Amino acid sequence: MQSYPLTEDQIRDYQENGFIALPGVLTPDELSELRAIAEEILDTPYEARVETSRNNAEYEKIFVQKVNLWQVEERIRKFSLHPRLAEIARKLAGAEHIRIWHDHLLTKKPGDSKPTAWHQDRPYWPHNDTGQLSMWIALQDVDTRNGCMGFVPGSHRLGPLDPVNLVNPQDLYPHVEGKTSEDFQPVFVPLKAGDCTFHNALTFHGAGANTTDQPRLAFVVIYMPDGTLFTGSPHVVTEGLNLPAGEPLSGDLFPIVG
Ligand SMILES: O=C(O)CCC(=O)C(=O)O
Repeated sequence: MQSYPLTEDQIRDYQENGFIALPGVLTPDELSELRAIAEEILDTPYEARVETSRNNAEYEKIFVQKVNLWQVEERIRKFSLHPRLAEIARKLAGAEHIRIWHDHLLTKKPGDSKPTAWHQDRPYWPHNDTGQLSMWIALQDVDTRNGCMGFVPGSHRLGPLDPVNLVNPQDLYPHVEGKTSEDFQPVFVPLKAGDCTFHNALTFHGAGANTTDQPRLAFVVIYMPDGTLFTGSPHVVTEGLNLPAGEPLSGDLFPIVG
């Protein structure tokens, strides 16, 4: 495997700001392959545990979400479990080993598109600990016109807040004691196709609406440090698995990838 040339400065930047943009994490061939699969998947029906946004028209204005594709699409598997990408995640997280929590394809369709409200990811997840991180790969060029991601630098140090309802979002900022939205300056991150961002699961992040006439396709893999414990709270990824609360998320459904 050819490693990505991640520098110590980039690792420090990620740890300081809670996010980082990394150019060219996919080769041109990988990008064309993943994009073609993603376009096909967009119109492929799956069971409800994969098609988590189906039958929720308001949610689908924010994005159409297909979760844990690596478990149902052989052609996606190699990207979700990709050792080069997982190695970047492990180094950024400073973890000895990391596992996949889940992947998802997030598509902002053109038309009546809504922004992704400012939120943290970690409050949605049944995990006891922090250190999770998401890799968000742009499958076409993105900027503020079609819903590139924005991040609030350093916000990961504020700790977990209440989860935000993405369809009826409440303002995240007043949840931080003594702060208003004036205190937070988000940074929007345009990317070229095949570039990615990584963000810490506590970093405040969001995206604008897609105002173009083309879909905005993003492929996201979420990693967690080995040893992350399952709290037992409900979540679509763990539903029906009968996992014991208080035990580490492990095994074939949450394999070590780096
Ligand atoms: O793609 C988006 O609009 C938001 C993605 C997001 O919130 C995430 O990957 O955690």
